[in-house]
Amino acid sequence: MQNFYIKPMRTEEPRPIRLKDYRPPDWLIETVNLDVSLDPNATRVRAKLKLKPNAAATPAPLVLDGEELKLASLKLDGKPLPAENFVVTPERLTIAQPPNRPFELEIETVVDPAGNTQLMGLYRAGTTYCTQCEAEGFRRITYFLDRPDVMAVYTTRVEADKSEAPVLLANGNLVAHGEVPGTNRHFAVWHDPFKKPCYLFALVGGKLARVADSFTTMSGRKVALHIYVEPGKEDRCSYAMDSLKRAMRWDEEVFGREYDLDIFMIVAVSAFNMGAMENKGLNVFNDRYVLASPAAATDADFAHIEAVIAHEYFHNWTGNRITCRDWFQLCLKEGLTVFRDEEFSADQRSRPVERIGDVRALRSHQFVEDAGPLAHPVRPELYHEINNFYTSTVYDKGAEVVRMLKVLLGADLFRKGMDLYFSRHDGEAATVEQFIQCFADASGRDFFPQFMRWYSQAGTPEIKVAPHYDAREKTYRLAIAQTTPPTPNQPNKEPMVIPLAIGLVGKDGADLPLMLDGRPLERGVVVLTQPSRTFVFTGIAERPIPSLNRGFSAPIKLSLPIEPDELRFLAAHDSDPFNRWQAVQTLAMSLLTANVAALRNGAPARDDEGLMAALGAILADEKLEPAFIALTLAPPSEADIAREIGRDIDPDTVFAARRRLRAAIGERHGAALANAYERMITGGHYSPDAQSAGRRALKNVCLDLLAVTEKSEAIARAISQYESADNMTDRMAAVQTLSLHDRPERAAALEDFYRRYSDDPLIIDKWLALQAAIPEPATLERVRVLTTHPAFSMANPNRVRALIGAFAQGNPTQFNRVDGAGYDFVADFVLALDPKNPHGAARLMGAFRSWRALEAARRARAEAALRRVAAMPASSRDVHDIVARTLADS
Ligand code: 0A1
Ligand code: ZN
Repeated sequence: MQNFYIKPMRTEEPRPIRLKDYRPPDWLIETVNLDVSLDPNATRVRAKLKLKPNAAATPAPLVLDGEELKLASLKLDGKPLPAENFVVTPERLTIAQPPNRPFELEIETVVDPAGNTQLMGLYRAGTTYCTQCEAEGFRRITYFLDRPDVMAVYTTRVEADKSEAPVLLANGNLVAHGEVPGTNRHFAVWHDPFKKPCYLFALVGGKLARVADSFTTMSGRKVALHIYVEPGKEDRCSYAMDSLKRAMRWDEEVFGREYDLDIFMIVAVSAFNMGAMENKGLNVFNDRYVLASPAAATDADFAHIEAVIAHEYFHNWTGNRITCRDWFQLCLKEGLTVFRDEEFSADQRSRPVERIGDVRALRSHQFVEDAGPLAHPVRPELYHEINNFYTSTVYDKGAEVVRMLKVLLGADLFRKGMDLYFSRHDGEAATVEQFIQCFADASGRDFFPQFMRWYSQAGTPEIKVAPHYDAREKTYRLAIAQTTPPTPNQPNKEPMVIPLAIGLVGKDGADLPLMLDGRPLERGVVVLTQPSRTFVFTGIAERPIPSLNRGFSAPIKLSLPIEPDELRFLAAHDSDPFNRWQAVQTLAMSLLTANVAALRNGAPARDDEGLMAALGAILADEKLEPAFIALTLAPPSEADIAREIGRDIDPDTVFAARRRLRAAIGERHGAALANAYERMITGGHYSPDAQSAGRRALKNVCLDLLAVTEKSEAIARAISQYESADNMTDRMAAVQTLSLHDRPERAAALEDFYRRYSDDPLIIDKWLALQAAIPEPATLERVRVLTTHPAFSMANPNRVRALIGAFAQGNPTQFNRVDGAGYDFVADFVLALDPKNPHGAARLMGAFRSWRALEAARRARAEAALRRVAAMPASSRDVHDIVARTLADS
């Protein structure tokens, strides 16, 4: 079958969906029997639905969602439904007067997986049939009540040609399989006994190899673990399998959560819009988050695989057993599950190093989002296109909000609240209020309404602290005030609950005992609830140095008058490793912002010997973890610096100031860096464990800082590391360092890299991204040429992310070229991609989100590109929504 459906032009502004308009469904679906007969262009889907009126509502018309669907037949209680009794379009199936009782509807549709370039619904990734139904993809398979509060028990029969799809999978447990007599086809029947919303439905069919293992749960049940990959890639699954088993054990130990089916399956596919998907019992993964070997994956890849495998597995309880009532509650599953995967990684690796990494990511994605036109609350109140709300705010700030619950309550009460949530809402579609109510009930504390503002108010709270020490009274006062800046549609903000973990550090580096209101301060946390308040600590015998927001206990911007030598003291002595790192970042940031201003005014940049001394001390501190030292040696990113400056940004001077600091570190600490480089070389076999990875991280930061000086021995060291590397982390780090130096050796290394890895798409993604991120004017043309390279394909989201995503989101100087050519290139690419994959196109368009913070010339060019995309009448709802919000005056 051809896909004759042509998308209508967007003629009017679509109506937004609002949280306040939520109504329970008029109809419920109790069971779904699916019979899917796979065929590349004409897959036949028979769906038998047992419907019943929802007791809570009066009988009403039945309106089922569809998208690009073609109805083949329709029966009600086994009899064909006369044409006059229903209305069908590709987008909707309406039965105006259904019987006012339970009944069975049998819907037959025909879909075209091979023609499905959106990768939503049933599609083909290479030759593998697979599905993606979150958020609203199930309606592209059959007409349905496609909303998460309609939960049903699914039985799925999948049939296919035996040679085309020897493996047939769906959610739940396998209950039957066999041949279809007289044909070359076979079938499998899967039953999932747990009620679920349709966004968790999945099926897979293809020629796939299986890696099998098992896990015995805490109650002694043996669960089969299967990972399916393209044949030939079986030897790259062991880290994913090991991560899965560790995640299963951790969830039992830390949250008391046991797996519930007899089998847990992961399928790695080559074309996937996002990272992975938590379909019940059948997770579908972007193959980059499954496949790893020392020769093909970096330490960062291994860490991501561990985190994503855990994230999807943890969804089995936070998302699947308890799902979301509606899509506004997305953070209920995502924020909570990110919190859980972050805690898992912290327990598996180094807690401080993981925390610093998470906060760096939060600041460079979520804080940027929160400061621009796409800012939205963790729980939005309105959307045009839900696909555009899989954001850092929902995921990462959502996780921070859960973390604050734990900071406020302490570990035991937090666990009690989680236990209550699991027991009270198992099998339900819940809301954020219901989640928070569990913590209120478990602790007897009040979270309503003020804590809920973390869900309803967008923007990053700004906390100003004025400290005062009174030597005579031996008191230390912290006057703390909060404000939250206006964000789109939210001009005025109410005060938030801000839990600040704090320490007052004495001369010997030890924390002073904290007495507040005559009592020891519980868990070292002060809680600000008013717009401002002064906290008075008594019995403070000496002037301390304040260490505030330890461990980043609240996702805020902190401003505190503090002297550079006090920051250096904290960098050397703070008992909170996060704030040791933060102290160095703060020192570096103040130098960088001052130098950006100087360079823009044509004035000379300055150096900071104090910062250099602090870095030297960290580098020499043998008690510190190498991974921590590596993080501390890396100056704030260009995005961080731009965010700190906030307005009138010239990305070229930001780059220049940062490069200058890196070179200064390389010059000043050349000997120590070279020494650390040698010390960090690990002999023996590669292991992806956190400690070895930390040693490599430090070694490679040293390599890079030495090379910025352009000294020939430093470049030679990078070349030699490139050539002799026995693992991808070291090879990649070396070629990355070389890529920043326009020398003949760079071209040679890039060519060699391509030759070595040309048949491995996931490694070629690294090669594409590396070239797209080179901060020099020739990059745009190089990227343009690479779009025609045989290794590139617009149909594959990983290739698009690697090349275009790295250019738009990872190359601030070249995307923001002053001639506007970077903006035009990305806008043109988005327009070309949009008809095929609106989801991917909208994500790329997010690169424009900080355009208003640019200096005037770039701002005008960016706006012109945005207006050009906005003027396209045929653009998708996804792209239109992003562009309209990006341009809106808030
Ligand atoms: N729930 C997934 C994320 C996800 C969302 C939408 C998708 O559709 C393309 C795919 C995946 C997660 O949090 O991992
Ligand atoms: Zn998730």
